[in-house]
Amino acid sequence: MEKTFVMVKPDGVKRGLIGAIVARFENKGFTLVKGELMQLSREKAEVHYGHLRAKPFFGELVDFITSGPVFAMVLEGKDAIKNSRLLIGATNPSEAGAGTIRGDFALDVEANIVHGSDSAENAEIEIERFFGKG
Ligand code: RTP
Repeated sequence: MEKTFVMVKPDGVKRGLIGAIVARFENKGFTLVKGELMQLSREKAEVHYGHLRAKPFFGELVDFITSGPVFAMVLEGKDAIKNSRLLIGATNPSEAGAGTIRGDFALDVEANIVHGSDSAENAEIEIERFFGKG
């Protein structure tokens, strides 16, 4: 069994979609191992999106992700990273298929409702970033 890090972004929390999103993962077969509503600091957000620092939308992205609480989760399941990314759908909701979370719940490339780790290495780093060691 593999673990991954997923978070409902501030747009999903504000729209009252935490339960619906957690249900999508549980329906697929994932187990919710940890879950916590938290407010990201700008510092943590800038580290989390460090790979996008050079992008023109970086400042706006940090403003967005710190605009309200996120619901951070650790999910466990078979091939959790690959399967959670499939369930989440393409980064741009306009390109995400029906049946995926972004395809069904979002319209905007930035406010795309959910984040999921994209590799085993990043999952480990992100779980520690949001929940600490151990
Ligand atoms: P995430 O990290 O949130 O799961 O998203 P991802 O891997 O699918 O996409 P990534 O390229 O890492 O982008 C991270 C987040 O940045 C926002 N974004 N905005 N304005 C834009 O063109 C743009 N492009 C990306 C999205 O919120 C994306 O999820």
